[in-house]
Amino acid sequence: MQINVITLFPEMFTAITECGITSKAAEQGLIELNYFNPREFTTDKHRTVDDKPYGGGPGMLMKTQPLVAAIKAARRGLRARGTNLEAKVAYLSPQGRVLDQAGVLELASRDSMILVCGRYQGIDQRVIDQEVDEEWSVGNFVLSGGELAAMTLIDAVTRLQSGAVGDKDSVSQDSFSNGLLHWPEYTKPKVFNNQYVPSVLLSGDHKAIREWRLEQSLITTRTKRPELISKKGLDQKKH
Ligand code: 4G0
Repeated sequence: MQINVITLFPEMFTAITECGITSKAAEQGLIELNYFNPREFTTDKHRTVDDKPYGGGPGMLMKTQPLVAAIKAARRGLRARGTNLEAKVAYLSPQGRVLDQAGVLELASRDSMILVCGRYQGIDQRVIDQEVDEEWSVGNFVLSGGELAAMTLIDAVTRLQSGAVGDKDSVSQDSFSNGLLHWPEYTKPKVFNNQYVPSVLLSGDHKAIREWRLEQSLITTRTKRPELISKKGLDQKKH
């Protein structure tokens, strides 16, 4: 998957390109990241990337011209490479569709995307109307920029690229892949501060372990995130 990021801070993305599973995936070519920095598309001496909002008020917006030039360059780059011409431009913002594992699955199946990271108070509405195809949010809170939201999205879609996660069962057994939370896990020692590992996990009875884990998943989900159960319709007996 080719991921093109519009950002004033490409250095931030070393957090995913230099650490862990996402860095391995980048090395293996499962994801390819390209950056388009609006600052490189400025035309004034001071390389200005922010601008005042019409109507006044606190805060700044991203300057329109360098931002649009960067988005267009990303689109051109895609065309030149003959890759997916239909790469959607996705804007990370608190107003977007809230990302969940189903959304991650949708995004992970694409072969390219363009992610726009806003800074300050965001971007001019006309740039959204003209250049942005979809808006995504990683949760109902505000960040200082879209970069951490973009990295969150990239990390989540990367783990779904085939070969990115060592054991493919660990992806299919993730929380949310069946709409439920994960069961509790235990490792050594068998007794930790007087608490024992549940005996079924030491029994070697694989069917019993499977049943126990499903039951624990249901209990954990009902206790911590009951709304996930109603979403799945497991709370209603079907006749
Ligand atoms: C657009 C995404 C972008 C508008 C980006 C801020 C949170 C998320 C930004 C704003 C972001 C998220 C109106 C403050 C950059 N913060 N929840 N910050 N406003 O995905």
